[in-house]
Amino acid sequence: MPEPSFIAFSREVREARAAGAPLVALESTIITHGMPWPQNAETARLVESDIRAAGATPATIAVLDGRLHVGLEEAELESLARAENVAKLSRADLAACMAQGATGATTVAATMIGAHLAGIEVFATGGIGGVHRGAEQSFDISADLQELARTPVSVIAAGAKAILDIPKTLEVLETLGVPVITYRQDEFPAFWSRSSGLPSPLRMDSAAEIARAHRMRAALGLAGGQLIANPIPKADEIARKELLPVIGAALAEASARAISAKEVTPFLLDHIYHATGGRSLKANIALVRNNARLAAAIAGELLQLSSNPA
Ligand code: PSU
Ligand code: MN
Repeated sequence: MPEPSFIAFSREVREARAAGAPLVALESTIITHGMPWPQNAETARLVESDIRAAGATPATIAVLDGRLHVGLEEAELESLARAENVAKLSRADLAACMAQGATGATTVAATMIGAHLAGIEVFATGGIGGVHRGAEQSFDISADLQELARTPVSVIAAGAKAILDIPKTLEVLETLGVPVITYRQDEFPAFWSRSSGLPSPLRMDSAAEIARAHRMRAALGLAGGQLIANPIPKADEIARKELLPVIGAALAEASARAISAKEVTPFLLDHIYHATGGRSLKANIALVRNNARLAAAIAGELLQLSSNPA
């Protein structure tokens, strides 16, 4: 397959593509904006090795000096993790950043675009962006939701954070026609907690079923991907009733300081990290690793379906 000069594959991803091996995409905003140094680099490496251990190849996506990298070499990952003031790229910013020869980290939306360009159908992350609380005033609704409606990638996340308005996030996903499938429980999970108090629109109990649903959407000519909500493991969760006051305080602080737009999510995450004495970060690392393992299993099942179509 000829590849455009604006895409750069890592050695490992190039080999996996040549061998037809399963690939799992990973985002880079979680590295630059979602976690502090050095845990960001450590987590990125752990998640990559979890995917390898589960039989797939990791492809961390980022824009480096104007090229869309699909898979990062160790030194590239390290320098991105150490960098400060890296741009946060969503659908709206991706092409501009590349045209300017700049460097940026990809959000869920931009990572889905990169994954799809590279023929990768499965992407593991922590949490997706969604409808922010107070969106009726601010109109702050993440472009991640629109992307799920148009780009055919299954995104494995631990649900949506309670820093968002979860009922409105689920409403918008329904309006956009995005399947929201919770893995092995009836309730939609809320990132650090297994519980959100809201039922999940759909539930599936195996990676094979999720892979079949992914293929069925394509067969029906339906655009877009799937949101797979994978609850954080019980041993790692922080109970909802413990988190709600912390989230309330973080939101109040953000509003007092007039934090807006792209800064909102990183600000809240950092506030909650300090308020929980670092426990939120520990939970975050555990849930991303858990999502990586499920994503690798789904990528394996998709490959099976391609070689033995039903
Ligand atoms: N949620 C997290 N960690 C993150 C993000 C969300 O727990 O790092 C990042 C993801 O990259 C997501 C983005 O796509 O924030 C959403 O930002 P916005 O709300 O500005 O679209
Ligand atoms: Mn936003």
